[in-house]
Amino acid sequence: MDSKRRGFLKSAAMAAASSMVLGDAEFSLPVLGAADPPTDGDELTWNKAPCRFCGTGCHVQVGVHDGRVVAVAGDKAAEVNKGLLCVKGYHVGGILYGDDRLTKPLLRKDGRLVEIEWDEALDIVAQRIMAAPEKFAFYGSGQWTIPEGYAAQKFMKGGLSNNHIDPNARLCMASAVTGFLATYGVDEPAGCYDDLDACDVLITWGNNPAEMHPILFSRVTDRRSRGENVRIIDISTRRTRTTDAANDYLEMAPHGDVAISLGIMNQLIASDSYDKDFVAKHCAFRAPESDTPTLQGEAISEDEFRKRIAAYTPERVEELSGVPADQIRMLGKLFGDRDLRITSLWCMGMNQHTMGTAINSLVHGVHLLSGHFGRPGDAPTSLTGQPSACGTVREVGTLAHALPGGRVVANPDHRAQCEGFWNVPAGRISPTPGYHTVKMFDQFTKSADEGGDIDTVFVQVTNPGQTLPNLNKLFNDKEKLKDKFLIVSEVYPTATTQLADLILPAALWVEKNGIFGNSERRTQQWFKMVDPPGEARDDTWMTIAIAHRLLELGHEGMKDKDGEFIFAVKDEQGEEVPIWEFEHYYDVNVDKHLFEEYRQFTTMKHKNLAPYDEYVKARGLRWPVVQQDDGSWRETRFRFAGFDDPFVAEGEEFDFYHSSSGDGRAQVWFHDYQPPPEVPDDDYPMWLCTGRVLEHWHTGTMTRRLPQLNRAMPTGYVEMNLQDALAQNIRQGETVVIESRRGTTQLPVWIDGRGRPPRGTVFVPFFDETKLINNCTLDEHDPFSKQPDYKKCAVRVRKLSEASS
Ligand SMILES: Nc1nc2c(c(=O)[nH]1)N[C@H]1C(S)=C(S)[C@@H](COP(=O)(O)OP(=O)(O)OC[C@H]3O[C@@H](n4cnc5c(=O)[nH]c(N)nc54)[C@H](O)[C@@H]3O)O[C@H]1N2
Ligand SMILES: Nc1nc2c(c(=O)[nH]1)N[C@H]1C(S)=C(S)[C@@H](COP(=O)(O)OP(=O)(O)OC[C@H]3O[C@@H](n4cnc5c(=O)[nH]c(N)nc54)[C@H](O)[C@@H]3O)O[C@H]1N2
Ligand code: SF4
Ligand SMILES: [Mo]
Repeated sequence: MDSKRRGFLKSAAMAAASSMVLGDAEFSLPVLGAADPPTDGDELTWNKAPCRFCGTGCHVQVGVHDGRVVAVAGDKAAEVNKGLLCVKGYHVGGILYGDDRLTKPLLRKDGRLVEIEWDEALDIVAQRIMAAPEKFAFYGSGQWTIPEGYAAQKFMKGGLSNNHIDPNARLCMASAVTGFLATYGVDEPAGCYDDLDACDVLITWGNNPAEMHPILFSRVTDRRSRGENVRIIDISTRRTRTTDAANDYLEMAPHGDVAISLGIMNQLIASDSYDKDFVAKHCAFRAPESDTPTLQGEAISEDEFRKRIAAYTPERVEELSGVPADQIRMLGKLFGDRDLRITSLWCMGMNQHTMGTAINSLVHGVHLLSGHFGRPGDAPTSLTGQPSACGTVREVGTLAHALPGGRVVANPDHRAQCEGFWNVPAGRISPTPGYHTVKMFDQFTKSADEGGDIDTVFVQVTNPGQTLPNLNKLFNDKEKLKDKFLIVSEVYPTATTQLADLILPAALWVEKNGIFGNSERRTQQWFKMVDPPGEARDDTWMTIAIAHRLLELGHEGMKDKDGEFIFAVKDEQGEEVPIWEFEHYYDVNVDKHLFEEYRQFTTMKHKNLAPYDEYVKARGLRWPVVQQDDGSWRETRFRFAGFDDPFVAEGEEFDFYHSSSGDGRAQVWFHDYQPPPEVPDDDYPMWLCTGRVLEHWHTGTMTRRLPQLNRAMPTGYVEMNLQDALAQNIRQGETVVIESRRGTTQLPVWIDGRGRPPRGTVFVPFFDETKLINNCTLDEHDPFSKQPDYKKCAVRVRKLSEASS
């Protein structure tokens, strides 16, 4: 491996030890550079799996000995990471072995959690649902495997006729989805990671890939270390490790991204340097309707677009964003240069935004208008955070309004198609979208008298008690409402299990079969390698077992048109395998069965997937995957581009074949700048931004149980600017109180630490469950995506000694 690249990873991976030994096993492997494909020895069996953590989707090789995961190595055969891993990846095996894994179902009786048998647990869930199926909601995850999400989706929409299913990805990817739909009429990026190998300029729009997608980011820094010239421009509200690697740092005010993108388009038009040919052939212009704006918007002429964009001069953009006018001109010039290849990356800064749909559309628009689209290295690329936010949520459609294969519940034809695939009676799927996440928990934590019409929530693979915004409004009230019932499938005790009425112990990662879909449309499969501890079981199994219990109780929805169980799996003799009994769950490969059923949906929006067995052989394949004349399966790197996309007709340069204007064109949107929903004032004078750090995964439930990572980043903190700290006489490490209109929390101060916020702003990561920053955050959300804004609200910071009680 290139020694400089290794150096980068080393420094990025503050916590990496020189070898990794899991638990009390005796094996140790080199951590950095562990890239040679391991071979099975007498003692170790190796198998591939995607990393459990981020949407980058690196592959690891997992070494198993005596029924335990004892070693993890980077997978050299994987295109995404070529043998490299970040510090979380190298330690991923250890997440299975925290001391306090949940191993038995637990029921709350008189305030105490007592162990019960699975049989009783399933009965309780089934009885709760039978009593009021329409008051039941399923809260899932972008960390669900594809079969887990598909089973939950079918159970709810195809079984219970209930659309109250939504995932944590609502808090994460929803605005990216609406941005894609508004622009291309179909979700998910056109480009892929290969763009990072080909771009001349990389722009990060308020994301911090050096910490959040470290291996992906190292693809670019690696090119530099080989002497290639890649210019990195970091547009952000605070300095981060990504800024450290950037050539230019443009510091913007919160929401400044909207003004900046408008400013770039203004410059492209004003200097007449936009790509007239590309626009004339492949684009149309669009804006929100003036009365009731919809995601569809209305067509506007190019002249109208020019007129509106004229208002966003560099000087006006400077006022709105804080970025100097000459820097806006610099960006305009850059995009005006067709000889360069420009890739944009973004993530939560643009999605957790009350103008999330708008800013996603605008950045796509910058690329379309300038023609920086569809050549390797020229791409507007929205990154996903979770390992299967794309695969499970966006593709399987586990959202309250969606169905698999890009279908939506509100469309009668789509419902009929899905009912057909599921072989369920016509009319089974309800036409009314269910509650999105914020609404679901609002309804759950309101009493029935106040109209709270959700009384039971089943949570799988997510930790809403720590990650929902405005916890005092959306979660904590559950404690007072005795008739509400919270079921949580988990691997460890969490902030959510603290209020759970029933806890179901879950199998984790390679303790079960799985399939994830990463940020670049890559579908990745793995097999179960070790048994889960105690009575922990697969999430898919839980869903199927609950469905079967309902069938036994006589719920008609659990049968298809022919009277068969909706999850029936037959063996070769045509006998139904009792997969609802855990002893028989692995008699067949349920994942494969569900995947093959789901695969039928994927051709409807040109997101074709290959058969399961193709993924067994590969380190993931990027959809659309189509079969060639010789029978082999071919993946697609660049969508909509004639040279690579199998669905663009021979000889065509581009075709946006799901165009919302129905003419093969992508939409270039105009949106006016709007200010954030809450801004600092005399009472709450500081901006609060929240987010993440390299070492921890979200709520820290897994990474805080890894001593190496926990030692490297042991506590939550608030980043402060030195001048702000001096002005308030706050010292390094001192505990302060952060207060917003919604709640408070206490945190130690880190002045000009790893991230350096400008004056008047603070940043808090949300991994520490003892210091819940979501007591303070805002549940205000984008009107189309319903995704809340965790990136900006107004707070005050006070010394502990001065804070009034
Ligand atoms: N180590 C680690 N990696 C992870 C995760 C993890 O928990 N730990 N989680 C994964 C997941 S699910 C996700 S979603 C990603 C998140 O990945 P990122 O989005 O890269 O990270 P965050 O820390 O959430 O975002 C913080 C940044 O938001 C920016 N921001 C604030 N306000 C604005 C604004 O108005 N506009 C714009 N454009 N930017 C703004 C700030 O510049 C700030 O640095 O990370 C993934 N990767
Ligand atoms: N303040 C603030 N809040 C945020 C964000 C932010 O930027 N700022 N970002 C939002 C975003 S983008 C995201 S993606 C969410 C993430 O929010 P969450 O999904 O709530 O956070 P995680 O810690 O990933 O929760 C996953 C849980 O599943 C458990 N688990 C792991 N594997 C399994 C399994 O196989 N089965 C089961 N049943 N459980 C399992 C883990 O122990 C963990 O508790 O947070 C959101 N909240
Ligand atoms: S970059 Fe993401 S997928 Fe890759 S090893 Fe790190 S956490 Fe895992
Ligand atoms: Mo996320």
